[in-house]
Amino acid sequence: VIGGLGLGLAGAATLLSSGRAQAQGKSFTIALIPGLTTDAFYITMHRGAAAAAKALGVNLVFQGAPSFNPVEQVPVLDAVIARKPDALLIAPTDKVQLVQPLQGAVSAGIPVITVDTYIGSGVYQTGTGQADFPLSYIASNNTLGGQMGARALAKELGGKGKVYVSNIQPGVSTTDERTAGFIAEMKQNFPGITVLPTQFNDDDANKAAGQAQSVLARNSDLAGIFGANLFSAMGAANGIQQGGAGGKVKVVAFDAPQTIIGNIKTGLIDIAIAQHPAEIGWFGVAAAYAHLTGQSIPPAIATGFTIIDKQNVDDPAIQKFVYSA
Ligand code: T6T
Repeated sequence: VIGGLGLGLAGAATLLSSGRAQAQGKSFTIALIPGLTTDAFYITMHRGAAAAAKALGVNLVFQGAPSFNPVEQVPVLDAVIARKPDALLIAPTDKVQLVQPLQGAVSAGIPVITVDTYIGSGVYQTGTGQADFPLSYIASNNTLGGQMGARALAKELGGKGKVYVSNIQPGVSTTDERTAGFIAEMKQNFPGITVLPTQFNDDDANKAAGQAQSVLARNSDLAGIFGANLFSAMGAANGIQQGGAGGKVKVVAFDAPQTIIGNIKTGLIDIAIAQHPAEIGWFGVAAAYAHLTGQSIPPAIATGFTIIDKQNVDDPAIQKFVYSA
């Protein structure tokens, strides 16, 4: 009898909860706006987001601009707001210029979570300033990433030599933090390393390649480069190769697309700091869903890194951290 009663209760509970899901009757639409659409980092983030959306029965919209800048991203944002998704995940391409356009989403009743990059200071929900309204910031710890890059490059160079950072443009939260973390770590712990002025490439690998060649032409003793994101690193490595110093100038890359993995195998790039963009996408959708269904969510979620070098590049356990094409 007791067993029968137990089954009966369990059955009733199942009925009740499925009844509730039906009564809600709502399938949520979550929009994901990347920094740009044709970047393996964001393509991989989309893959993680799609996996979570499938698991949760959410409709996921992925819409973005062809290149990384606020001038192209803001019209995409406005178009997405007009579609009235239930929640918005976005990688803002500028800390300042996306604040007002994102307030537009909030005014339209759409909760905002930023992924990868942030607006304002990136510290949200504190009641301070004009840019703390996003519910959560889900990303790598980019200051730490820059410090890791400095340590890796200093180790490759035996603690001495001239290096520089190849970067997108000032105002991008992620690469600003990586560069600051890199420079601070070198200053504090590696007095034998000279950090030359940062080169800004507008997320254009060809520009980054040209800059690498010019820096090399001005400094024949250039010892290393920290490529602060995928296009900066790929471009810098190509420039070094074109300048005839492939393998001689050490390159530490942020991000891990197939090309960079190939360059590690040939020795053109020494180390890649792989972010976990699929994890960012997965937790982004999960956090938005939690919020939409009445749960509280943390104002920040930090995702991981994997360091890839010649020693582990063929290890099967590493392959899941190589970005999707
Ligand atoms: O490094 C990533 C991302 O974290 C950054 O904000 C912009 O560049 C990438 O998308 C790589 O291209």
